[in-house]
Amino acid sequence: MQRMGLQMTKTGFSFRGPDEGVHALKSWITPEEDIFLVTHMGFVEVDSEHWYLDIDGLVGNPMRLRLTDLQAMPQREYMSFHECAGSPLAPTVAKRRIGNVVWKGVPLSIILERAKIGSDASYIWTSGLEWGEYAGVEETYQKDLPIEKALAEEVLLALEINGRPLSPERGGPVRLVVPGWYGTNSVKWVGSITAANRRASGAYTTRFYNDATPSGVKPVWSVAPESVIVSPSPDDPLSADMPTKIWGWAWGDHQISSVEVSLDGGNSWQNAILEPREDRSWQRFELPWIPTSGTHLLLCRCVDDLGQGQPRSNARNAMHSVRIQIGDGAPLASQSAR
Ligand SMILES: Nc1nc2c(c(=O)[nH]1)N[C@H]1C(S)=C(S)[C@@H](COP(=O)(O)O)O[C@H]1N2
Ligand SMILES: [Mo]
Repeated sequence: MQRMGLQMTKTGFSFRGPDEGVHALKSWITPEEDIFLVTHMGFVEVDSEHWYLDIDGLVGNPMRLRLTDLQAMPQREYMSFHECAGSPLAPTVAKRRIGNVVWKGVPLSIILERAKIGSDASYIWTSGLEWGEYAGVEETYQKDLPIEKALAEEVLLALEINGRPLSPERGGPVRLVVPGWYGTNSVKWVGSITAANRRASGAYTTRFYNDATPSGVKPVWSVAPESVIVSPSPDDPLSADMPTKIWGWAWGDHQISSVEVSLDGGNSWQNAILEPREDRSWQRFELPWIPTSGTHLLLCRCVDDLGQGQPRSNARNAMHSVRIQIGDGAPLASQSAR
């Protein structure tokens, strides 16, 4: 399975993200260095001349595309939040690995059309080029999408992020991006696309990223509504009676229709001002605040167009909170010693 011109660097699971967590995410478009990085089995480096993508399975016209073929095809840009679902070994822990970026690439639908996808195809499987071990399983990184999502206009074989070619760590030269769905579905270093009539049977679509719910197993696909307080952070020098604002981001596969903020640990809630989204971007919310001295537990929660909200705890989209301590007059020096 090893390909020419391909090597793995830094094998094993790896995560990188900003030290200050969500409080670092102050800009509308997240700069590349502040976007989290995740890989299960290691990073891949593959040189452009040797890179290719095979399209096979239930298609009338199986194809092998080189990088130059993809570069010559029609491309589009799409703005989207990008969120990791968190550890598949702890699916109810909120990790808040999030950013907002502009992807550019070839719509997957164009490639599936050229490959003459069969009417019997109901799932599209995609695999990364790497191999290795994660949580005791040795496998390639294979994911699947139901055909309706695979054909949606926003699903791209991306060549660029924020106007720059994808770096090897980001999944370059080409990765799948599935806007609106959790990051796990956006296969990096994509090497093959297979049309099939059933879900993929590998570990990453069965054992991992498949939530157990009372009504059966639910794949980790569409992103549930979520919101975070970017500012203030516990370290901000706030003073009693000095007007400030509480602001942050809200996002989900479906547009967010309202955000509420609590200043008292969830006893009472106030409506924040909320901006609309572009494509599947995150949405800014804001609430003016004149803090009083003492300790304040700030929380936010949102609701989407379908009326779905956020649980208080025990979910990957559980409500975010920030504890703020404000002294009389001057900010407390002990604030950073949490
Ligand atoms: N080939 C491959 N693709 C992958 C992964 C992986 O381990 N291998 N991890 C997935 C997960 S869980 C996430 S959250 C995103 C992370 O993308 P990023 O590192 O560009 O932020 O890539 C996804 N695509
Ligand atoms: Mo992830």
